[in-house]
Amino acid sequence: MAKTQEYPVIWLQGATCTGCPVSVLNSVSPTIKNLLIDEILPGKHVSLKFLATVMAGSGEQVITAMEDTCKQHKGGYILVAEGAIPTRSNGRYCSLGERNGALVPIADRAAELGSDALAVIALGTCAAYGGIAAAAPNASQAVSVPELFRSKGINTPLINVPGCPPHPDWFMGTVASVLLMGLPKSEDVDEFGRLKSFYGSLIHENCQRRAYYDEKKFAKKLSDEGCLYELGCKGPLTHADCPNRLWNGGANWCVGCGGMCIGCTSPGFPDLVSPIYQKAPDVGLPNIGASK
Ligand code: FSX
Ligand code: SF4
Ligand code: SF4
Repeated sequence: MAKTQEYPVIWLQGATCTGCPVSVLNSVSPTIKNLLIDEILPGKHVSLKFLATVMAGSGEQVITAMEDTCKQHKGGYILVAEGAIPTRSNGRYCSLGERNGALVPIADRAAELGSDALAVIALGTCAAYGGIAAAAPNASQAVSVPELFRSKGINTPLINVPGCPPHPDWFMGTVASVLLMGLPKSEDVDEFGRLKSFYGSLIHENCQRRAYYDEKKFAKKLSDEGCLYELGCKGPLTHADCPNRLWNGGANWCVGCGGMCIGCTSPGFPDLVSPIYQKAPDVGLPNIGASK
């Protein structure tokens, strides 16, 4: 039988609410057990070496295991970077472990681990674009992972998987596609570094309330029938496949359960989509703004 190929993964957590791993751990198909214990694809196994949210170990031992993975698999491990990277005061507001008795800023960890990785997945809107952690007034001067890499001249291939949190399929699908077909080609990725297969369409294009929008039947409060645009829905500005994919194992999604799309996959979330419960400015798409 062919030998299983192991892909070591280091999952680094910067300034984050930890919603991203909670979302991924709730993956329905494949399950997180399939990902971590079984072969995610025939002959390919993801070997998660470090993720503070789920690992049993702690302290110096796990930091050493992480550093050893980086050394032993230089150029061959995948770095999952979650959360934004605080840079104020030399990054002292977010750190991981110690070196020579001093805290190691997450900015230094991300730069070191990012330089030697095969590929980096910036998971969640905070990692991909700064997100909530970098929202105004951004007291810790948090930056996204791609911004940190640009400032340090790190050119490791990076794929953004935004969402606050991201859908588990967007993460699992990205990992599986990298293992199956290698790094995405430029035509597979949009201008914001996201795979078009997940982020290629507007929420508004596929929303089940779209007919209401076209008929100008707008909800006046969240429990009303009708399109939620006047209440602040950011579906016309937001790219993701939530209306088709659905969340929680196909149970429902934001608009489907009477909430609205708050634009969580967008670069600039949350500042650019705020105030959340306020009608978005007219954006000049066909039919958008016609209700005035
Ligand atoms: Fe950010 Fe993810 Fe939102 Fe939270 O890790 S994308 S705040 S869901 O947890 O980083
Ligand atoms: Fe759906 Fe929002 Fe578009 Fe209305 S504005 S059709 S609720 S995505
Ligand atoms: Fe995020 Fe909008 Fe999808 Fe909800 S519908 S998960 S807010 S992109």
